[in-house]
Amino acid sequence: MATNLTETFVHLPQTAEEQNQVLLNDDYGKYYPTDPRNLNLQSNFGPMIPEQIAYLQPTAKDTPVEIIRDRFLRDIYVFVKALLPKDRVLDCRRRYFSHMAPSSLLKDGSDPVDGIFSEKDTRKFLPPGNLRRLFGLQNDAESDQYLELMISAHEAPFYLDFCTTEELRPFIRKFAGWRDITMLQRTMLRAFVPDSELTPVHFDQMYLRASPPISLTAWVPVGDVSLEAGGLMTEAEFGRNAGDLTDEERVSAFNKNMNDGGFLSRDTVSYGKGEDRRWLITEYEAGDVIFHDPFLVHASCKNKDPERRIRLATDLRFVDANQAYDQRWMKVWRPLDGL
Ligand SMILES: O=C(O)CCC(=O)C(=O)O
Ligand SMILES: [Fe+2]
Repeated sequence: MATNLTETFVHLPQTAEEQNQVLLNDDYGKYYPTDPRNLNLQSNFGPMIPEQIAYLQPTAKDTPVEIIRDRFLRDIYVFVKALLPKDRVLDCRRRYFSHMAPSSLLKDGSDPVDGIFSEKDTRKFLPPGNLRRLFGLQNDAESDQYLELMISAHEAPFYLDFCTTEELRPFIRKFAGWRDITMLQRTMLRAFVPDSELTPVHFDQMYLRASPPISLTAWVPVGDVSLEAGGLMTEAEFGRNAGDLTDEERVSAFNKNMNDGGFLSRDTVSYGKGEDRRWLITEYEAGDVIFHDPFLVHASCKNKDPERRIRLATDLRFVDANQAYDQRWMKVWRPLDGL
């Protein structure tokens, strides 16, 4: 049985058409929008250190599959531009924020698709799990309603429909070489309001504990995410992933994660210290997707979007339907469901 994701990849012979593909609009290795010193990047404990910041490199969706795989083997992620139809992503964003509107998340009179924050106490809008237990508001009707609505969004028709977006599947089939793919039903849809807690440092396998580490995560931003809005940021020390953690770090990660919401650290600055460590950031446009290995260490910056837009994203995980995978993940996520 495969012991890591890339071992499950099947090499399919290239078609003549694929062999003749040329690289168009591919900025891999060239993306450098600005000196990180020009950006307002914030951690939970003050500014990020510009020297720790570099950029995630984009891949054009029609890049030959061999090149995409090489990049994935080296980087542990591939950041695919414009894979999904923009309209479909924005439709999900609009409907999510319409669904959430009764919780006072949005600025009065704003268009739901913009997702402009109401500027209420950010602690009302923490995701369920450890962060909410530690920092959430108690006995607050709006906060309780937020929780209820964000949980029910995971089963709302607009979201389930979004998860079936066709364009993801042929890409994964080609990239991984899997003949049949299954999306794990346990998915997460998360909104991060400006100035609230960031996504702590983690790797997804921590949440899929005791499962074979053979799922491919698709992190899908639901809407544009500006450079300062704290989209997914990944830890890169060439080829570094959680497989390289010390035994002590691994044990500690698993211990902390006996309940949902465990993580490696809330302190992205101190975690990023170390000679070769860098945090890779980028801006995202609706339709972009990052595919990553379950051992990729990642986090986010605080959302400092200049327009006060809420960052919305979903995590979808895929497996080869013809290999054994953990059936515990074939049910809809519920906070504190013990999984
Ligand atoms: O949307 C985010 O900030 C990241 C969420 C994430 O990485 C996860 O749920 O595994
Ligand atoms: Fe993650």
